[in-house]
Amino acid sequence: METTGKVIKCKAAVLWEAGKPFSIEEVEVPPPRAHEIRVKIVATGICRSDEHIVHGLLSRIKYPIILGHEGAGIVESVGEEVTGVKPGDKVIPLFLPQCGKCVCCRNPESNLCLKSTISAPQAEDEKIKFTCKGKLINRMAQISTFSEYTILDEIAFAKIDDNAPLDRVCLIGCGFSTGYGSAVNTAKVQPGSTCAVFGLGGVGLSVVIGCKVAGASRIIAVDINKTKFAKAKELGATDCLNPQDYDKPIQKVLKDMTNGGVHYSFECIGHVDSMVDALESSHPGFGTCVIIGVAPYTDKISFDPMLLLTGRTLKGSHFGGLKGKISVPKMVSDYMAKKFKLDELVTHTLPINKINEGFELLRAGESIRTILKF
Ligand code: PAD
Ligand code: ZN
Ligand code: ZN
Repeated sequence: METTGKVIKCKAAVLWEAGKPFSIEEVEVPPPRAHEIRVKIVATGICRSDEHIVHGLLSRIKYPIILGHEGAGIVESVGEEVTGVKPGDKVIPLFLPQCGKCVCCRNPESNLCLKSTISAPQAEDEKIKFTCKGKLINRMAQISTFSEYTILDEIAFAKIDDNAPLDRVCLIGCGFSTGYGSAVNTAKVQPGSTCAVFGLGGVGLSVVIGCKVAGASRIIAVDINKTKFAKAKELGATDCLNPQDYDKPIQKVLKDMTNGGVHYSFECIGHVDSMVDALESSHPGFGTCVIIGVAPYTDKISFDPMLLLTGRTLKGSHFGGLKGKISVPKMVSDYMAKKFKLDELVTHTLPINKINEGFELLRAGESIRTILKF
Protein backbone atom coordinates (compact mmCIF):
# COMPACT_ATOMS: atom_id res chain seq x y z
CA MET A 1 0.00 0.00 0.00
CA GLU A 2 1.08 3.54 -0.71
CA THR A 3 1.11 4.46 2.98
CA THR A 4 2.97 1.37 4.24
CA GLY A 5 6.03 2.26 6.30
CA LYS A 6 5.18 6.00 6.31
CA VAL A 7 3.74 8.34 8.90
CA ILE A 8 0.06 8.93 8.14
CA LYS A 9 -1.47 12.36 8.72
CA CYS A 10 -5.18 12.02 9.42
CA LYS A 11 -8.18 13.40 11.24
CA ALA A 12 -8.80 12.75 14.94
CA ALA A 13 -10.94 14.19 17.74
CA VAL A 14 -8.51 15.43 20.39
CA LEU A 15 -9.58 16.24 23.96
CA TRP A 16 -6.94 18.77 24.99
CA GLU A 17 -8.19 18.96 28.58
CA ALA A 18 -11.02 17.65 30.77
CA GLY A 19 -14.28 19.56 30.58
CA LYS A 20 -13.60 21.02 27.12
CA PRO A 21 -15.21 20.10 23.77
CA PHE A 22 -13.34 17.85 21.34
CA SER A 23 -11.24 19.54 18.63
CA ILE A 24 -10.96 17.98 15.21
CA GLU A 25 -7.24 18.04 14.46
CA GLU A 26 -4.73 16.62 12.02
CA VAL A 27 -2.61 14.06 13.89
CA GLU A 28 0.40 11.99 12.89
CA VAL A 29 0.27 8.23 13.27
CA PRO A 30 3.60 6.38 12.88
CA PRO A 31 3.93 3.07 11.05
CA PRO A 32 3.40 -0.04 13.18
CA ARG A 33 6.45 -1.52 14.91
CA ALA A 34 7.00 -5.24 15.49
CA HIS A 35 3.90 -6.87 17.06
CA GLU A 36 1.66 -3.95 16.06
CA ILE A 37 -0.79 -3.19 13.27
CA ARG A 38 -2.12 0.10 11.90
CA VAL A 39 -5.86 0.22 11.32
CA LYS A 40 -8.17 2.59 9.46
CA ILE A 41 -11.15 3.12 11.74
CA VAL A 42 -14.39 3.12 9.76
CA ALA A 43 -16.99 3.53 12.52
CA THR A 44 -16.94 4.07 16.27
CA GLY A 45 -19.68 4.37 18.89
CA ILE A 46 -19.94 6.87 21.73
CA CYS A 47 -20.05 5.16 25.14
CA ARG A 48 -20.72 6.73 28.55
CA SER A 49 -17.20 5.69 29.60
CA ASP A 50 -15.80 8.22 27.06
CA GLU A 51 -18.04 10.86 28.62
CA HIS A 52 -16.67 10.01 32.11
CA ILE A 53 -13.17 10.85 30.84
CA VAL A 54 -14.40 14.07 29.23
CA HIS A 55 -15.44 15.12 32.75
CA GLY A 56 -12.28 13.87 34.50
CA LEU A 57 -14.19 11.23 36.50
CA LEU A 58 -11.75 8.35 35.97
CA SER A 59 -8.42 8.16 37.78
CA ARG A 60 -5.01 7.96 36.15
CA ILE A 61 -6.12 9.49 32.83
CA LYS A 62 -3.71 11.94 31.23
CA TYR A 63 -4.69 14.74 28.87
CA PRO A 64 -4.47 15.61 26.00
CA ILE A 65 -6.01 12.34 24.90
CA ILE A 66 -7.76 10.70 21.97
CA LEU A 67 -10.77 8.80 23.33
CA GLY A 68 -12.96 6.15 21.66
CA HIS A 69 -12.97 2.44 22.45
CA GLU A 70 -15.99 1.03 20.57
CA GLY A 71 -14.72 0.93 17.01
CA ALA A 72 -14.26 -1.26 13.96
CA GLY A 73 -11.90 -0.86 11.05
CA ILE A 74 -9.72 -2.26 8.29
CA VAL A 75 -6.06 -3.20 8.62
CA GLU A 76 -3.86 -0.74 6.67
CA SER A 77 -0.45 -2.28 7.42
CA VAL A 78 1.10 -4.90 9.63
CA GLY A 79 4.33 -4.74 11.65
CA GLU A 80 6.95 -7.47 11.77
CA GLU A 81 6.15 -10.73 13.50
CA VAL A 82 2.40 -10.17 13.48
CA THR A 83 0.63 -13.30 12.31
CA GLY A 84 -2.93 -14.15 11.35
CA VAL A 85 -3.91 -10.77 9.89
CA LYS A 86 -3.14 -8.87 6.67
CA PRO A 87 -3.95 -5.49 5.10
CA GLY A 88 -7.62 -5.35 4.14
CA ASP A 89 -8.83 -7.57 6.98
CA LYS A 90 -11.59 -6.29 9.23
CA VAL A 91 -10.85 -5.97 12.94
CA ILE A 92 -12.39 -4.77 16.19
CA PRO A 93 -9.95 -3.11 18.63
CA LEU A 94 -10.00 -4.57 22.17
CA PHE A 95 -9.99 -2.05 25.03
CA LEU A 96 -9.49 -5.10 27.24
CA PRO A 97 -6.70 -7.00 25.46
CA GLN A 98 -5.94 -10.68 25.70
CA CYS A 99 -2.23 -11.53 25.79
CA GLY A 100 -3.02 -15.20 26.32
CA LYS A 101 0.00 -15.60 28.60
CA CYS A 102 -0.65 -13.81 31.91
CA VAL A 103 -2.14 -15.55 34.93
CA CYS A 104 -5.57 -14.00 34.25
CA CYS A 105 -5.58 -14.85 30.53
CA ARG A 106 -4.68 -18.43 31.39
CA ASN A 107 -7.54 -18.67 33.91
CA PRO A 108 -10.71 -19.79 32.10
CA GLU A 109 -12.87 -17.95 34.65
CA SER A 110 -11.25 -14.54 34.05
CA ASN A 111 -11.32 -12.10 31.16
CA LEU A 112 -8.92 -9.61 32.67
CA CYS A 113 -5.46 -9.29 31.12
CA LEU A 114 -2.55 -7.98 33.16
CA LYS A 115 -1.39 -6.09 30.07
CA SER A 116 -4.57 -3.97 30.04
CA THR A 117 -4.41 -0.33 31.11
CA ILE A 118 -6.86 -1.11 33.91
CA SER A 119 -4.27 -3.52 35.38
CA ALA A 120 -1.07 -1.71 34.35
CA PRO A 121 -1.83 1.97 33.64
CA GLN A 122 1.88 2.84 33.60
CA ALA A 123 2.35 0.64 30.51
CA GLU A 124 0.43 3.20 28.48
CA ASP A 125 3.09 5.89 28.95
CA GLU A 126 5.68 3.96 27.01
CA LYS A 127 3.27 3.49 24.16
CA ILE A 128 2.07 6.97 23.26
CA LYS A 129 1.61 6.88 19.50
CA PHE A 130 -0.03 10.07 18.31
CA THR A 131 1.42 13.52 17.83
CA CYS A 132 -0.44 16.71 17.07
CA LYS A 133 1.07 20.19 16.66
CA GLY A 134 4.36 18.78 17.96
CA LYS A 135 2.80 17.40 21.18
CA LEU A 136 2.43 13.77 22.23
CA ILE A 137 -1.21 12.79 22.62
CA ASN A 138 -2.22 10.06 25.11
CA ARG A 139 -4.29 7.09 24.13
CA MET A 140 -7.41 5.63 25.73
CA ALA A 141 -7.03 1.98 26.72
CA GLN A 142 -4.27 1.62 24.11
CA ILE A 143 -6.74 1.84 21.20
CA SER A 144 -8.16 5.39 20.68
CA THR A 145 -10.81 4.89 18.03
CA PHE A 146 -11.72 8.58 17.62
CA SER A 147 -8.85 8.75 15.13
CA GLU A 148 -9.06 7.83 11.45
CA TYR A 149 -5.96 5.67 11.87
CA THR A 150 -4.76 4.02 15.07
CA ILE A 151 -2.01 1.64 16.15
CA LEU A 152 -3.00 -1.59 17.89
CA ASP A 153 -0.81 -4.08 19.68
CA GLU A 154 -1.26 -7.64 18.44
CA ILE A 155 -2.97 -8.52 21.75
CA ALA A 156 -5.51 -5.69 21.35
CA PHE A 157 -7.60 -6.58 18.32
CA ALA A 158 -9.85 -9.35 17.07
CA LYS A 159 -10.07 -10.27 13.39
CA ILE A 160 -13.69 -10.53 12.29
CA ASP A 161 -15.85 -11.72 9.37
CA ASP A 162 -15.02 -9.98 6.05
CA ASN A 163 -18.72 -9.32 5.45
CA ALA A 164 -19.49 -7.72 8.82
CA PRO A 165 -21.04 -4.22 8.62
CA LEU A 166 -18.52 -2.13 10.57
CA ASP A 167 -21.03 0.60 11.44
CA ARG A 168 -23.01 -1.94 13.45
CA VAL A 169 -20.50 -4.49 14.78
CA CYS A 170 -18.39 -1.68 16.25
CA LEU A 171 -20.83 -1.91 19.19
CA ILE A 172 -19.44 -5.40 19.86
CA GLY A 173 -16.22 -3.56 20.76
CA CYS A 174 -17.82 -2.31 24.00
CA GLY A 175 -21.47 -1.56 24.85
CA PHE A 176 -23.22 -4.53 23.32
CA SER A 177 -20.73 -7.17 24.48
CA THR A 178 -20.54 -5.62 27.95
CA GLY A 179 -24.30 -5.76 28.51
CA TYR A 180 -25.05 -9.01 26.70
CA GLY A 181 -22.04 -10.79 28.22
CA SER A 182 -22.96 -9.59 31.71
CA ALA A 183 -26.31 -11.38 31.38
CA VAL A 184 -25.35 -14.60 29.61
CA ASN A 185 -21.79 -14.97 30.84
CA THR A 186 -21.24 -13.17 34.17
CA ALA A 187 -24.69 -13.69 35.72
CA LYS A 188 -25.49 -16.80 33.66
CA VAL A 189 -29.19 -15.89 33.61
CA GLN A 190 -31.33 -19.03 33.68
CA PRO A 191 -34.52 -19.74 31.72
CA GLY A 192 -37.64 -18.73 33.65
CA SER A 193 -35.77 -16.35 35.97
CA THR A 194 -36.57 -12.74 36.93
CA CYS A 195 -34.19 -9.87 36.14
CA ALA A 196 -33.98 -6.16 36.96
CA VAL A 197 -31.90 -3.83 34.79
CA PHE A 198 -31.01 -0.39 36.20
CA GLY A 199 -30.19 2.10 33.42
CA LEU A 200 -31.33 1.71 29.82
CA GLY A 201 -28.47 3.11 27.76
CA GLY A 202 -26.55 1.05 25.23
CA VAL A 203 -25.20 -1.17 28.00
CA GLY A 204 -28.46 -1.69 29.93
CA LEU A 205 -30.47 -2.41 26.78
CA SER A 206 -27.84 -4.98 25.79
CA VAL A 207 -28.36 -6.61 29.20
CA VAL A 208 -32.09 -6.72 28.35
CA ILE A 209 -31.24 -8.43 25.03
CA GLY A 210 -29.00 -10.96 26.85
CA CYS A 211 -31.66 -11.73 29.51
CA LYS A 212 -34.22 -12.31 26.76
CA VAL A 213 -31.91 -14.63 24.77
CA ALA A 214 -31.16 -16.52 28.02
CA GLY A 215 -34.90 -17.13 28.47
CA ALA A 216 -35.70 -14.93 31.48
CA SER A 217 -39.45 -14.86 32.08
CA ARG A 218 -39.56 -11.37 33.57
CA ILE A 219 -37.21 -8.51 32.69
CA ILE A 220 -37.92 -5.34 34.67
CA ALA A 221 -36.26 -2.26 33.19
CA VAL A 222 -35.59 0.75 35.44
CA ASP A 223 -34.74 4.28 34.26
CA ILE A 224 -35.55 7.87 35.20
CA ASN A 225 -35.87 8.72 31.49
CA LYS A 226 -39.22 7.38 30.27
CA THR A 227 -38.29 7.87 26.64
CA LYS A 228 -36.09 4.75 26.97
CA PHE A 229 -39.05 2.49 27.76
CA ALA A 230 -40.38 1.88 24.23
CA LYS A 231 -37.05 0.49 23.03
CA ALA A 232 -36.61 -1.56 26.22
CA LYS A 233 -39.99 -3.21 25.57
CA GLU A 234 -39.13 -3.79 21.90
CA LEU A 235 -35.94 -5.58 23.00
CA GLY A 236 -37.59 -7.80 25.61
CA ALA A 237 -38.39 -5.89 28.81
CA THR A 238 -41.67 -7.09 30.32
CA ASP A 239 -42.10 -4.12 32.71
CA CYS A 240 -40.63 -0.61 32.79
CA LEU A 241 -40.37 1.45 35.98
CA ASN A 242 -39.44 5.04 36.68
CA PRO A 243 -38.30 5.32 40.34
CA GLN A 244 -39.65 8.89 40.38
CA ASP A 245 -43.21 7.56 39.97
CA TYR A 246 -43.15 5.84 43.39
CA ASP A 247 -43.13 7.19 46.92
CA LYS A 248 -41.26 4.13 48.18
CA PRO A 249 -37.69 3.10 47.24
CA ILE A 250 -37.36 1.31 43.92
CA GLN A 251 -35.87 -1.80 45.57
CA LYS A 252 -39.07 -2.10 47.66
CA VAL A 253 -41.18 -1.77 44.50
CA LEU A 254 -39.13 -4.52 42.82
CA LYS A 255 -39.34 -6.82 45.85
CA ASP A 256 -43.13 -6.39 46.01
CA MET A 257 -43.42 -7.18 42.28
CA THR A 258 -41.28 -10.34 42.45
CA ASN A 259 -42.16 -12.10 45.67
CA GLY A 260 -39.12 -10.89 47.62
CA GLY A 261 -36.56 -9.98 44.97
CA VAL A 262 -35.23 -10.84 41.52
CA HIS A 263 -32.87 -13.67 40.61
CA TYR A 264 -30.53 -11.24 38.83
CA SER A 265 -30.07 -7.48 39.04
CA PHE A 266 -27.73 -5.37 36.92
CA GLU A 267 -26.47 -1.84 37.59
CA CYS A 268 -25.77 -0.11 34.26
CA ILE A 269 -25.74 3.55 35.35
CA GLY A 270 -22.56 4.15 37.35
CA HIS A 271 -24.12 5.51 40.60
CA VAL A 272 -23.00 3.97 43.86
CA ASP A 273 -26.51 4.47 45.34
CA SER A 274 -28.09 2.57 42.45
CA MET A 275 -25.53 -0.22 42.97
CA VAL A 276 -26.81 -0.68 46.52
CA ASP A 277 -30.44 -0.46 45.30
CA ALA A 278 -29.66 -3.19 42.75
CA LEU A 279 -28.06 -5.40 45.40
CA GLU A 280 -31.04 -4.94 47.72
CA SER A 281 -33.41 -5.83 44.86
CA SER A 282 -31.89 -9.28 44.48
CA HIS A 283 -33.55 -12.10 46.41
CA PRO A 284 -31.89 -13.26 49.66
CA GLY A 285 -30.55 -16.80 49.51
CA PHE A 286 -29.94 -16.95 45.76
CA GLY A 287 -30.02 -13.50 44.12
CA THR A 288 -27.05 -12.20 42.14
CA CYS A 289 -26.26 -8.53 41.52
CA VAL A 290 -23.84 -7.57 38.74
CA ILE A 291 -22.16 -4.14 38.80
CA ILE A 292 -21.40 -2.87 35.30
CA GLY A 293 -21.68 0.93 35.62
CA VAL A 294 -18.46 2.88 36.16
CA ALA A 295 -18.71 5.32 39.09
CA PRO A 296 -16.53 8.45 39.51
CA TYR A 297 -13.28 7.32 41.12
CA THR A 298 -13.92 9.50 44.18
CA ASP A 299 -17.15 7.64 45.04
CA LYS A 300 -17.17 4.65 47.37
CA ILE A 301 -19.88 2.04 47.83
CA SER A 302 -21.32 1.42 51.30
CA PHE A 303 -23.93 -1.16 52.31
CA ASP A 304 -25.03 -3.43 55.15
CA PRO A 305 -22.91 -6.63 54.92
CA MET A 306 -26.01 -8.54 56.07
CA LEU A 307 -27.14 -8.24 52.44
CA LEU A 308 -24.35 -10.67 51.50
CA LEU A 309 -24.45 -12.77 54.63
CA THR A 310 -28.04 -13.65 53.79
CA GLY A 311 -26.93 -15.34 50.60
CA ARG A 312 -26.81 -12.74 47.85
CA THR A 313 -23.88 -12.68 45.43
CA LEU A 314 -22.31 -9.41 44.31
CA LYS A 315 -20.24 -9.49 41.12
CA GLY A 316 -18.64 -7.02 38.75
CA SER A 317 -18.38 -7.37 35.00
CA HIS A 318 -15.81 -5.77 32.73
CA PHE A 319 -16.54 -6.22 29.02
CA GLY A 320 -19.21 -8.79 29.88
CA GLY A 321 -16.65 -11.24 31.22
CA LEU A 322 -15.62 -11.98 27.61
CA LYS A 323 -12.10 -12.84 26.49
CA GLY A 324 -11.98 -10.56 23.44
CA LYS A 325 -9.70 -12.44 21.02
CA ILE A 326 -11.88 -15.52 21.29
CA SER A 327 -15.33 -14.09 21.94
CA VAL A 328 -15.48 -11.02 19.67
CA PRO A 329 -15.19 -12.94 16.34
CA LYS A 330 -17.86 -15.34 17.64
CA MET A 331 -20.15 -12.47 18.67
CA VAL A 332 -19.78 -11.00 15.18
CA SER A 333 -20.69 -14.33 13.52
CA ASP A 334 -23.64 -14.74 15.90
CA TYR A 335 -24.78 -11.24 14.90
CA MET A 336 -24.45 -12.15 11.20
CA ALA A 337 -26.49 -15.31 11.92
CA LYS A 338 -29.15 -13.05 13.53
CA LYS A 339 -28.89 -14.77 16.92
CA PHE A 340 -29.56 -11.45 18.68
CA LYS A 341 -30.72 -7.92 17.96
CA LEU A 342 -28.16 -5.14 17.85
CA ASP A 343 -29.11 -2.69 15.09
CA GLU A 344 -31.88 -1.29 17.33
CA LEU A 345 -29.24 0.23 19.63
CA VAL A 346 -28.09 2.65 16.92
CA THR A 347 -30.19 5.82 17.13
CA HIS A 348 -27.89 8.32 15.37
CA THR A 349 -25.07 8.33 12.82
CA LEU A 350 -22.83 11.38 12.43
CA PRO A 351 -19.56 12.26 10.69
CA ILE A 352 -16.59 12.50 13.11
CA ASN A 353 -16.59 16.29 12.60
CA LYS A 354 -19.88 16.37 14.55
CA ILE A 355 -18.52 14.45 17.56
CA ASN A 356 -19.50 17.22 20.00
CA GLU A 357 -23.10 16.98 18.75
CA GLY A 358 -22.95 13.22 19.38
CA PHE A 359 -21.90 13.79 23.00
CA GLU A 360 -24.66 16.40 23.45
CA LEU A 361 -27.22 13.78 22.36
CA LEU A 362 -25.88 11.39 25.03
CA ARG A 363 -25.96 14.11 27.72
CA ALA A 364 -29.53 15.04 26.79
CA GLY A 365 -30.64 11.38 27.04
CA GLU A 366 -31.74 11.47 23.40
CA SER A 367 -29.43 8.80 21.97
CA ILE A 368 -28.77 5.18 22.79
CA ARG A 369 -25.74 4.80 20.56
CA THR A 370 -24.42 7.40 18.14
CA ILE A 371 -22.10 5.97 15.50
CA LEU A 372 -19.36 8.30 14.26
CA LYS A 373 -18.00 7.70 10.78
CA PHE A 374 -14.78 8.80 9.15
P1 PAD B 1 -25.93 5.76 29.12
O1 PAD B 1 -25.67 7.09 29.67
O2 PAD B 1 -26.30 5.62 27.68
O3 PAD B 1 -27.09 5.03 29.98
C1 PAD B 1 -27.29 5.24 31.35
C2 PAD B 1 -28.79 5.23 31.61
O4 PAD B 1 -29.00 5.36 33.02
C3 PAD B 1 -29.56 6.39 30.96
O5 PAD B 1 -30.66 5.87 30.20
C4 PAD B 1 -30.02 7.24 32.12
O6 PAD B 1 -31.28 7.87 31.89
C5 PAD B 1 -30.11 6.20 33.23
N1 PAD B 1 -30.04 6.76 34.58
C6 PAD B 1 -29.29 7.82 35.02
N2 PAD B 1 -29.50 8.00 36.34
C7 PAD B 1 -30.40 7.08 36.73
C8 PAD B 1 -31.01 6.77 37.97
N3 PAD B 1 -30.73 7.46 39.07
N4 PAD B 1 -31.90 5.74 38.03
C9 PAD B 1 -32.20 5.03 36.91
N5 PAD B 1 -31.64 5.27 35.70
C10 PAD B 1 -30.75 6.28 35.61
O7 PAD B 1 -24.62 4.89 29.44
P2 PAD B 1 -24.07 3.48 28.82
O8 PAD B 1 -25.19 2.55 28.64
O9 PAD B 1 -23.15 3.80 27.69
O10 PAD B 1 -23.14 3.03 30.05
C11 PAD B 1 -23.71 2.73 31.30
C12 PAD B 1 -22.64 2.60 32.36
O11 PAD B 1 -21.84 1.44 32.09
C13 PAD B 1 -21.66 3.77 32.42
O12 PAD B 1 -21.31 4.04 33.77
C14 PAD B 1 -20.46 3.26 31.65
O13 PAD B 1 -19.28 3.93 32.00
C15 PAD B 1 -20.46 1.81 32.09
C16 PAD B 1 -19.73 0.86 31.20
N6 PAD B 1 -19.09 -0.20 31.76
C17 PAD B 1 -18.43 -1.10 30.99
C18 PAD B 1 -17.80 -2.27 31.65
O14 PAD B 1 -17.01 -2.98 31.01
N7 PAD B 1 -18.12 -2.51 32.90
C19 PAD B 1 -18.39 -0.98 29.60
C20 PAD B 1 -19.10 0.09 29.04
C21 PAD B 1 -19.76 1.01 29.82
ZN1 ZN C 1 -17.54 1.56 26.58
ZN1 ZN D 1 -3.06 -11.41 29.57
